[in-house]
Amino acid sequence: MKTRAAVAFEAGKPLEVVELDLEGPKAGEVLVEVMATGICHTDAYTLSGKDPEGAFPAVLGHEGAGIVREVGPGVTDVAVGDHVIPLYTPECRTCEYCLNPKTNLCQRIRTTQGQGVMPDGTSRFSYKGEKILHYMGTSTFSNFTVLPEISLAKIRPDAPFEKVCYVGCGVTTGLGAVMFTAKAEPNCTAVVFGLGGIGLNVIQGLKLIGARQIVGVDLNPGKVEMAKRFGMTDFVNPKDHGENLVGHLVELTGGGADYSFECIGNVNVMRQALECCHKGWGTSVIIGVAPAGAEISTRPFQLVTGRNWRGSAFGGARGRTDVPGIVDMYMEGRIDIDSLITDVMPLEDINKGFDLMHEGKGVRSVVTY
Ligand code: NAD
Ligand code: AHE
Ligand code: ZN
Repeated sequence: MKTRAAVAFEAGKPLEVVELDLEGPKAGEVLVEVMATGICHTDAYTLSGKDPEGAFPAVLGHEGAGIVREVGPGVTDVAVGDHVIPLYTPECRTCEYCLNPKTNLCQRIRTTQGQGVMPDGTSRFSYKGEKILHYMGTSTFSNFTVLPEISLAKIRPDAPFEKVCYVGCGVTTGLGAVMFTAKAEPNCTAVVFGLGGIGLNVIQGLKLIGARQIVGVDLNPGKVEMAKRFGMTDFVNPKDHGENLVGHLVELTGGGADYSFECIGNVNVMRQALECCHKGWGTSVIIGVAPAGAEISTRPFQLVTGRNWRGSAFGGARGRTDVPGIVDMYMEGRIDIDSLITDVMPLEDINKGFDLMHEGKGVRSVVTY
């Protein structure tokens, strides 16, 4: 079949909307009509050429929602007509990782997914006879996409696609980092670095679990109003504190934060995030994705004296199990997604969504098909 898609032909170049050829689903695979997709900073990171796994030409996009249109042989867990959210962290429920409650990082198809191909090693996308790669196992910047069955969370049919697509990455990553990775307790203090599409959902999660202090840190004062609306109690602009940012945050939180979250992808900030944590017990969670070759550093004494450094992918969520519940939270009015979707555009304008992100305007752009 044919599908309209925004293709990343080369690193650092705008996406091009073209008509691709798409092969139907093979055994264990599913054809999904993508109804809406968010644009996450990770898409921009890969497009920039800084992602060691970024291979081109590819169909990027990993924050989608859609409808199952066809299932391949042997598919049992979803059916034609089901509403689904594609999962870049699949959940096979049988691999060593899925069977270990300490991780959500299902490894069943991780190798081929990172190579931009389906589990059988081939791509379903092509353009003028040339292979086009998949991305993160999802490729939601295509109107139709093929995914393994284990990479789909079935969601309720009354959830609006143009809102719950955001659950496919940003919402789950932010809420999950608080609830599943940090397991933050009521009455805790926290510092959130980066008040973008991820950081605001971390704040939303902290408010939900009853944090008593939520400090937001961002270079862009334009982010303050939204962050306050979501529960930020104090704002700190690093530009106002120079070399003393960490000292200021430790003082502001009465000796250091119980939890901090790095939602930027900057290794210098990751160090600050660890070092503003409370001696003896503070935990810092790295969410941001740093470029290839970047490394984190700190004095080991920071860890010897009881601070903890953690990382979180997809908020520690197990997609098929946890995503339907997060969609329910939205549908029941317990979390706000609508305010965070600040721009909606057709596929033809997808590059404008990337421009808005780079200009620091809005929070999340969503493409509707
Ligand atoms: P975004 O562009 O919406 O937000 C980034 C924010 O950081 C912006 O508000 C920006 O002003 C701020 N910022 C930039 N540099 C700063 C600095 N030095 N100090 C303070 N603030 C600064 O991006 P996003 O979509 O929220 O993604 C954030 C990061 O999270 C990216 O690195 C993305 O790749 C990563 N991410 C990780 C996961 C995961 O599972 N681990 C999931 C989604 C996104
Ligand atoms: N390919 C990148 C890694 C990017 C990365 O860390 N991705 C996160 C999700 S970001 C979503 O916006 C993730 O899930 N990581 C776990 C994994 O297995 O990729 C690189 O730098 O190599
Ligand atoms: Zn993402």
